[in-house]
Amino acid sequence: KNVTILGVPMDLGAGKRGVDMGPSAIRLASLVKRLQSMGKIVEDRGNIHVPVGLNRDNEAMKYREEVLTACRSLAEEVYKIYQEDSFPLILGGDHSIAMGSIAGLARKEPEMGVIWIDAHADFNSNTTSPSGNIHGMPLAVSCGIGDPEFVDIGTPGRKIDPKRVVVVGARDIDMGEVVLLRQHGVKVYTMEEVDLYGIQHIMQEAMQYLEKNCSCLHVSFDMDAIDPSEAPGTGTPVRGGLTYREAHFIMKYISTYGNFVTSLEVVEVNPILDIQNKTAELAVELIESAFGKRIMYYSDIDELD
Ligand code: DIR
Ligand code: MN
Ligand code: MN
Ligand code: MN
Repeated sequence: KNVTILGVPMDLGAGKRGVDMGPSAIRLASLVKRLQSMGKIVEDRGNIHVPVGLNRDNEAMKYREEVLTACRSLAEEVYKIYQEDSFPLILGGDHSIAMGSIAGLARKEPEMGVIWIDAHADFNSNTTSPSGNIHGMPLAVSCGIGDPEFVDIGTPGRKIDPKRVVVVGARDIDMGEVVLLRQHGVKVYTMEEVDLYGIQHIMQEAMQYLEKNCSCLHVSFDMDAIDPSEAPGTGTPVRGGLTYREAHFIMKYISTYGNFVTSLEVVEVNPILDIQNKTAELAVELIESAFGKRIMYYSDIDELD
């Protein structure tokens, strides 16, 4: 499958500014060139239009109108890429963009699953959110919980069955989120489970569960899932995250599921908070792993698939 890149330069869902430069930072880390040298056919479609944030006044959902508009256009663009039978690779931006990605994907694949790799669960509703930052809400919205206008992005109603969602790497979940996650039966592997069973066991269990219950899989990777020592360029860092190797293992393990995986988004790269674009560089490495990059493989000496 060909890969189509789409950037979403938005920071309005986050509490700190600057994550709107994420797509530039990731491109600067040679994303296209590196995927091409893996033998991939890549098209960079540029960025979608994101309105300037002028209306912060809604305290329960900051920049509500702007985020809604951006997510609606993203849903449309992602659906188009999917219709062309290409693999959408979406670059954030803050994590609120996932509402748009998932809305676009689910329009074609209503039984899709989502693996959400994140320090947070992003399962707040507009009434439970302690911050009013919309990037803490996209997974709940995609499961049909929260502001109805957001739930109805692209097509009316919820986009994914919460039973088709797995969260990996969480270590900072608000009380209201815990209630909602339990109520809706979302599978959550926190860092405590990573400590107890190891990332390999968890990924085996998670992917087996998703493959059994879903038609295809969207991978939503929040860079703050990784420990801040490796990924300092993100707005809401939380100690005790995934190691460098664990993060790569997750992506490589997902890549072994081949055509079951139909889309990927990497979000919350904030170059303003970063050290020498380290987090964007890591993001590109992880994208390579997600597309199956192996240490003992070069496309020049091995056949292309
Ligand atoms: C917190 C932080 N749960 C909130 N969420 C973040 O604001 O809702 N998500 N940082 O990525
Ligand atoms: Mn997130
Ligand atoms: Mn997060
Ligand atoms: Mn558990």
